[in-house]
Amino acid sequence: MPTIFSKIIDREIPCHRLYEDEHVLAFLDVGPVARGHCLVIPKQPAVELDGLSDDAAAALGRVMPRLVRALKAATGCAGVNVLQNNGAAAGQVVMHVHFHLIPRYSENHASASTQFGLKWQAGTLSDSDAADLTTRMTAELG
Ligand code: DGP
Repeated sequence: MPTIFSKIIDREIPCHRLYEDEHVLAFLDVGPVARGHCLVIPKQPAVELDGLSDDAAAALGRVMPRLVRALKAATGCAGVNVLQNNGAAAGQVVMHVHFHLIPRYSENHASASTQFGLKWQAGTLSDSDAADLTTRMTAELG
């Protein structure tokens, strides 16, 4: 099912294009949580990360460091969060894989920002749960 991002890729809807190649498009987020907030998307219309082909994933991975370097140089930000939501439960709104690149400045420092916060309370990893999860994950991964 086409999303707003497929329409952006197909130029049916305008955006501020930052980078484009055969597999990847980067553009400014229309609702930035910080100056320079941008989105990096595969052209493959996968909904979530686990639906991406290896080629599309590799193309994203290849260009990501370059985009982060450009973002740092262009904005002078002090840090960058890379955020990628999969599924409504994880806060995904547009159902086409996308990575948020969110610059951090002194005024939106991770520890103080009211616009974009990352806060979690670390739990503890028990030996039994670690063993169970490792067994399950390694079995899935082959
Ligand atoms: P998420 O919650 O992770 O699905 O984030 C979706 C992001 O997409 C959100 O930050 C706003 C952005 N967005 C939604 N529609 C448009 C659009 O039409 N143009 C642009 N440039 N960004 C959009």
